[in-house]
Amino acid sequence: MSEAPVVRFEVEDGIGVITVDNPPVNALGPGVREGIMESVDKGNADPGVKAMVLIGAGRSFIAGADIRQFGKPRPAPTRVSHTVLDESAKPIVAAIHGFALGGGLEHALSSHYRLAVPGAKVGLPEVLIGVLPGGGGTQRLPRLIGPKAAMEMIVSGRHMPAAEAKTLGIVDEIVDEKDLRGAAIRYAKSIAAKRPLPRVRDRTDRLAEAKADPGMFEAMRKSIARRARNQKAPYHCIACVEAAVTLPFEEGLQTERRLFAELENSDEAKALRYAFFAEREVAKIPDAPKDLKPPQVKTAAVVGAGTMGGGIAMSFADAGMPVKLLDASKEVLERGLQRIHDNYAVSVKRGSLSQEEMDKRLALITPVETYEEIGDSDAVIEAVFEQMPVKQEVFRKLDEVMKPEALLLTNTSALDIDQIAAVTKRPEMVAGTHYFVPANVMKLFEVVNASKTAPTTLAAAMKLGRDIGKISGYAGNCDGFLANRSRAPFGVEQNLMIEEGALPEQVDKVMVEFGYPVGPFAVSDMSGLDISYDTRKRRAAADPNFRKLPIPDRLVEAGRKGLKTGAGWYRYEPGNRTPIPDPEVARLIQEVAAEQGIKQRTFSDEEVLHRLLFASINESCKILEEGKAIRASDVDVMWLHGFGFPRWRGGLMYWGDTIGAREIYNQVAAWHQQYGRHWKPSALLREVAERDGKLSEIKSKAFGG
Ligand code: T1G
Repeated sequence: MSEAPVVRFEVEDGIGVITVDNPPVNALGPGVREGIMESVDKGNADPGVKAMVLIGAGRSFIAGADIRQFGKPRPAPTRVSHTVLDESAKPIVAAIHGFALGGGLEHALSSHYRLAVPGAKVGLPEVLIGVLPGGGGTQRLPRLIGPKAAMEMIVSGRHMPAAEAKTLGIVDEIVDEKDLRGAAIRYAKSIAAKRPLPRVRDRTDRLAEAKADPGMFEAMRKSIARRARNQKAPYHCIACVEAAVTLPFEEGLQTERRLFAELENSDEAKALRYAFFAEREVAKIPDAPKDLKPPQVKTAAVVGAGTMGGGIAMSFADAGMPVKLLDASKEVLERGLQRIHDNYAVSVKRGSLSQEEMDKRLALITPVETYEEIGDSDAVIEAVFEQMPVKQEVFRKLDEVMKPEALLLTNTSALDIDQIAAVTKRPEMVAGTHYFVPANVMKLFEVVNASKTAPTTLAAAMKLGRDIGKISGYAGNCDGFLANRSRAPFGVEQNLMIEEGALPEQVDKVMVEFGYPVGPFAVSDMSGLDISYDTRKRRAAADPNFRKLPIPDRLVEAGRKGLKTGAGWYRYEPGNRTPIPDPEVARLIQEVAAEQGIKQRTFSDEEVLHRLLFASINESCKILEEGKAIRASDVDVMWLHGFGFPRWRGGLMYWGDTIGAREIYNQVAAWHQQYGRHWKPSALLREVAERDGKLSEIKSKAFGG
């Protein structure tokens, strides 16, 4: 942190300008609140100052409290900055650009007027890190925009665009992007003499809304019940807004302070803070040359118009990037385009997309039938059938037609990228960019570094993911890369426990209670058991040691392919997606176990949970050991954004720390004795266990750990 003051106070034309300058996002770190309060004092004491402006330096207004300070002891403040702003004798105008989030928006709400540039975003996203707006936001926002709209904003934590904030009344005026400071000073002069000052805390007119609809709080609680399961913060947010309606302002503030204190050091908040910083860390590749300037990808192409290819093309169009979709078969291309069209139409029907936006995105997708037509694209992603010879044939063609600086990327989910790159004369331009299903929805973008991938290509692929709104994570080239490889043992244990006597409904109950929206067997039924059946058949043909899974094989061979056939691990009533336990499956499981000579037994819920997650923790340690991952928190980001791991638990490795590396190692070692080599403990897990270290803090030695 630079020694320059984090808050500056300058007087310009009779207006006191308070500038917060605490890069990178002007968070309310040490000295910022104090600096703001001292500046307001100076302004009020200076007869030459008629009004004040609060503004952020650099790319943003204030992005909230400094999250790194949470959980740390701090002296009880003698004065509170948002009250000092509120009670200022002279008017204060908040001038917003970039982000006004959390404590940042609360300082703006405590000011008397708010201006914003068109590109600004405002919000109270505290619930996303397991807390609530603790700077008066839950008491002031309902007074300004009404309790319903305020509750929606606070419980969702969403970032609201300036135009919508203006419509709602959060922002008084939208001003020109290029001259925010000037516009704010002019505005401050125009209102300097106006009295009384419009203090948000004094407003009550919008609170009447709740009198007309007293059931709104209970209705909100009901509406979030499914997604806020096991979490406290969303409910405390609702309670605070309710207090704004039922209590005088100061008492409402006390309720807010009390409930905030309850949440700040909760396990939920700590885990969500961990996830916040892990999602920032995952973007960084430690040994990348500092002066690396990855080329900007402005145009893309996708080879293969199947389900994956179509979703990938949508991910580019959704980010406003023109994309060419290539498929040699006219029929497949048309079917692919129709699928894209239908996907967008569903979003329009749901109201999450306007018809105009749909048309704009479709216009960005150009179907082509020849390789020559994609040669000028900055990046091409291959998404054809998951077979090596097929992929190699595509890369031979790409090597012929693509411009020299183009990124040659493959969406393979497991194949060896070195073998794919080897058929080109430019393996340094080849990398993996592994999407998750559905590609236009899932945020995870696994970037696979092959042995000849150039650092620039790697950096450009990581940046490409971020530019299209994905979370890019690094993985080394190995079977299943980071995400699928770390998840595979979970899948194996899932099936082995069934052979040993557990039932799908027990395993699913355990994982739903753990926090997953749906259990793994119900998920398999949704994606279709025949997909993984075909993969198993292919892999068994290529590798005699490949572990067969007789029970799911038997289900598919009995025509039980999942939801689409009305039966899989569960049975389904026609037109109903609710999984119903089926005694026929229990009978089939016992039959196969008997044939295999496997003695069946009962399982405790805890054993089910530990078998699934310890297996993946052990494998993740092996991946880190081999240098195929940079840090353990990357594993967690991939599980949060690739496999729906419950966010309020932080991630797989972070959850492992709630058990402890030593207990996990001891259990893995015991299962190794009992079940054999697939439970062979990772040496790194053993090392961390011996020093009682934290799994979530592991950094791979290959990356300086
Ligand atoms: N505190 C500390 N560091 C922060 C920070 C924060 N609030 N926000 C960002 N950073 C760091 C981040 O770790 C990264 O660091 C760098 O800034 C750039 O961030 C009392 C209790 C503003 C939308 O929840 O959502 O106020 O990795 O990569 O993609 O009621 O950052 O470079 O070292 O994310 O352009 C409420 C959190 C706090 C907003 C910008 N505020 N931040 O996104 O950049 S609680 C938030 C964001 C609160 C009060 C309460 C995003 C962003 P590094 P970035 P970005």
